[in-house]
Amino acid sequence: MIGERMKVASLALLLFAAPFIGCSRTVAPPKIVEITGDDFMKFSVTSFDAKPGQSVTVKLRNVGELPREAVAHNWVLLAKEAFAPKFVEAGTSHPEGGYIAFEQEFYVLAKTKMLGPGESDSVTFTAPGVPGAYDYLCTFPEHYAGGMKGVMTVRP
Ligand SMILES: [Cu+2]
Repeated sequence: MIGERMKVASLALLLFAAPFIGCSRTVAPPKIVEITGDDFMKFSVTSFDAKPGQSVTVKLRNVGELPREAVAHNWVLLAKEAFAPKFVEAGTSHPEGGYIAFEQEFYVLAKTKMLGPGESDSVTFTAPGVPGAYDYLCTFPEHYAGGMKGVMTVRP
């Protein structure tokens, strides 16, 4: 009987204390970044900041009018270890994978769908805990070379 009460009491204490245990710094509130892509192979946002561990939602909209066979866009966030030009090059022969090569998938931290004109998609992810610059880009052929890229900077 007493044991049961102790169990309930310690559970209540744990629930109360849980948010404070191991949490010397507070996690930043969720962030929403709205980005558009156009027929000129440009993102409307080419840099933004995030806090380590912050929940980030990127909403991408293709505001262009050209048919998706000619111009489509996605938003792909890469790990720090990735080398963007090589990543993009490897993907050009993989339209079935959104122009992302299967063997390069592990570099992808977050991505949206490939979008035709007027389409939108969003992706929510947790910003990496390691501060630094993280490249993002569109994998549609020639778009990275045309300047469709940006940087998410993680700073504490
Ligand atoms: Cu694009």
